Amino acid sequence: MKKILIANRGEIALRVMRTAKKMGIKTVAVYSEVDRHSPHVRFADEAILLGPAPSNQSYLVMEKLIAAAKETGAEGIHPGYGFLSENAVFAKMVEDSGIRFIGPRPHAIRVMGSKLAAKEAVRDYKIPMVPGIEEAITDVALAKKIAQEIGFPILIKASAGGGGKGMRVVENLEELPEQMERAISEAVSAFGDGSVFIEKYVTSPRHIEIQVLADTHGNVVHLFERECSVQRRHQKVVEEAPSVVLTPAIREAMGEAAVKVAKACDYVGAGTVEFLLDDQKNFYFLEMNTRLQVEHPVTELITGIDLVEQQIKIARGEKLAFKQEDLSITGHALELRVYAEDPLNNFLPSVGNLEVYQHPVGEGIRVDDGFKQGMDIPIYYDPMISKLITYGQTRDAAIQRMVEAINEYKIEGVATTLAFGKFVCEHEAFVSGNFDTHFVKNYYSPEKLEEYRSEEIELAAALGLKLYLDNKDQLQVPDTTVSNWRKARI
Ligand code: MV4
Repeated sequence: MKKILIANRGEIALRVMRTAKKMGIKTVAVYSEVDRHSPHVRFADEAILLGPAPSNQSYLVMEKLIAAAKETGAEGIHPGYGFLSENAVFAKMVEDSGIRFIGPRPHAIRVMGSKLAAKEAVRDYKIPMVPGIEEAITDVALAKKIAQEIGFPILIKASAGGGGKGMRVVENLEELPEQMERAISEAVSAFGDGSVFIEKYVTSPRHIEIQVLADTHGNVVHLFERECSVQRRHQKVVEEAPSVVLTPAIREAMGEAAVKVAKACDYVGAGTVEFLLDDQKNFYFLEMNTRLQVEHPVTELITGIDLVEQQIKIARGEKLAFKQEDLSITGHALELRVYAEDPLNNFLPSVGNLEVYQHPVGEGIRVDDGFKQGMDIPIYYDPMISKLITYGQTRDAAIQRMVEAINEYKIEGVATTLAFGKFVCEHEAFVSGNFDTHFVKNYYSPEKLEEYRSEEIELAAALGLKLYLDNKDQLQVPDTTVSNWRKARI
């Protein structure tokens, strides 16, 4: 592959192009009318206009993307994340056009896109799963019977759902009929597929996912875990690797389970197997994400492996150059997603002009972004401005670096989640590692953030005063009342 097209925008398009350039591969950007002057367009060797800003007229139009690849002679298409990255129809269309899809085969995308199909695919592999059923259910009487066997609370999930969409917690038998009816009608309208199933509700889980890499020769390895428990309404806030709670034994068991999940669907490329970890440290397979994830950099930092480079090599048909025993974890990495949203106003998107934009630089700091100072943040896409990633020998060092990096990040013109990120990183529950997926709900409110910020200001003022008092004897205050000329005369 001498040239690839990146079917995406923003930070991830740039991220993929950087590795392509490093590998001597030419890059083709695609863009919508509002993204004409975006860094991903400037960075690429060539760029093709797709159409108007709305995604369904630009980044989601399969025919236009394939035509752009043909026109430029691109031999591969990297889908990034979001948009068409987990669309089996697109992966198939790319393959059928004689272009390499830099990702898994359509079969794996299709199987993992359906939770029930995924459960069925892994059935013979002894993967731990939450107690529940493996078929779609419509009969309320049967649902009641199953719920009583499993025990309340239960969770009704849409098979076609993902990222928390189409889930309903049911606390008791009385609520069940109504909740089930709602879950089904929601699933029909949101996904065009009313299949729902029942699981035991794990009340305070941690979200732990395992990165896998699989080549086309049957080799599969895992690159350890990322913990993504700090999230707000299924939008991840802080991700880290490794997780504070995993013991080497649990890590190994989860890694082995993830490799089996990948094998169960003939996976090829980079993928992520999602698990829940309960308070007894039992883990359960939830679903597999068949794309490069937003939070992949933390894995790159602790393993030293460029995941995009691996994706491209795998797509070229190369064998993995390392075995499981060659891989190890060094240090600790954190990622904070910086959004153009107002944490003091219910995280309302705050689009506008990036009047001031200066990101931190330094050892142990990586910023993956797709904007420059002076640019507008368009309303049409995800409001993520950047990913601030820090690395240290220990978790405490990585947290310390994160807090310092947030302090050095200068963004004006739009509200951002930077202060919220700092609140999280300095919170006792986060620092101690004693948290679960309810972190934000349990500990965050706009009032708490205001209180935290005013405490910070007071602390800074007190520190300034102390420095002054401690050093005032040595401080030389120039005497401005008498000029040196006058003194010289005296
Ligand atoms: C669960 C669960 C509790 N019990 N399944 C949410 C996203 C989707 N991938 C699965 N999710 C959950 N499934 C059972 N049986 C709790 C969640 C969940 C969650 C999972 C990971 C990270 C954040 C979450 C927030 C709320 C609920």
